[in-house]
Amino acid sequence: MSNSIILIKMYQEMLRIRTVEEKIADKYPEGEMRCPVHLSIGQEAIAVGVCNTLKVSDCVLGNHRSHAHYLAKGGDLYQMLAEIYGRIDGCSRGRGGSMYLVDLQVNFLGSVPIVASSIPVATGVAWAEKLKHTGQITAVFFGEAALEEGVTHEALNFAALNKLPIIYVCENNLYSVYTHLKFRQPPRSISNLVKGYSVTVFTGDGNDVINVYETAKQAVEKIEKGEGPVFIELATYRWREHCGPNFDNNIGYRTEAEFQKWKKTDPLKKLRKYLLDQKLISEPELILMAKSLNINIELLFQKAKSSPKTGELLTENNVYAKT
Ligand SMILES: Cc1ncc(C[n+]2csc(CCOP(=O)(O)OP(=O)(O)O)c2C)c(N)n1
Repeated sequence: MSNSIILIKMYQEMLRIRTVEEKIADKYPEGEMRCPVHLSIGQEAIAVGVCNTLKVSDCVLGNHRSHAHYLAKGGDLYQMLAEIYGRIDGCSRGRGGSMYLVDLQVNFLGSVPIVASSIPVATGVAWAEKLKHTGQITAVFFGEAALEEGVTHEALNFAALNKLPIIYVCENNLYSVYTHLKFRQPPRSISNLVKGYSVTVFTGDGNDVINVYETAKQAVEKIEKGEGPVFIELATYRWREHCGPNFDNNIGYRTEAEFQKWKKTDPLKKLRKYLLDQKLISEPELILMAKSLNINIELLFQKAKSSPKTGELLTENNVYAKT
């Protein structure tokens, strides 16, 4: 794929994710989405940059904030929306909600709300692929708070020891709910800590999709040479509240000024400017792209909202151990 095609593709994917999540935020107060939603608005470049270096056969796992990971890997949008609306057509049959995304057609193996819990699972997947000699790579996305969980350290140790084909993607957005990193971890870099496990570490600008893509490409090349796991720490910032549709810069744990500073590094604006400056796309083409995405996404929201709800019977049918 030529450079300009991949850049336009990545822009379109980031815009699609942003449009979907802004619509979730707009419609959430209607009270029809009966699950918590963790939006990744502002962080889209990480999911899109990494997933564009992977093949469909490669596996991806996410966390509680995984709409972007799921969509960037090619997960079905209608099934994601139906899941959030609690409908039978949802990717988890409407029984999980926003944090339980899965699409096995594209090897998005799952997202899980317990912090760091998908890291050992992804490590196990990578181990299985290595034992089977499939050549497949696994990538797992998580926030920097995952470094405060024991399983992450066990997994990194195991992956290094066994030279597993896995990319650990750490989205460092500085906050775990309302608490800044400096109140949760000692003053040393996460990257230096991980280097101590003999894992290759790359760092990058998580709001620059070209930087993310190039960094992830280097990781894939290393893994393909059999050099073992790569940990990528990417700096970014979540724009909305930890969980829910609102902005929360007024409640005191972070400042409006800090948010505005990060907003200037909006990954979409950055790539949009680059595409226009390089004359890879024109303003009218960008407007058309946004309009057609908006129409298609709106139709899928309406379809999901009017599809059958998950009933009690279905819940009963999927209980494996009954008294
Ligand atoms: C083991 C565990 N502890 C606490 C929580 C509650 N919790 C949910 S999300 C979250 C913050 C996680 O921050 P981070 O992993 O950095 O991701 P971010 O939300 O910033 O994307 C916490 C503490 C949880 N889900 N699991």
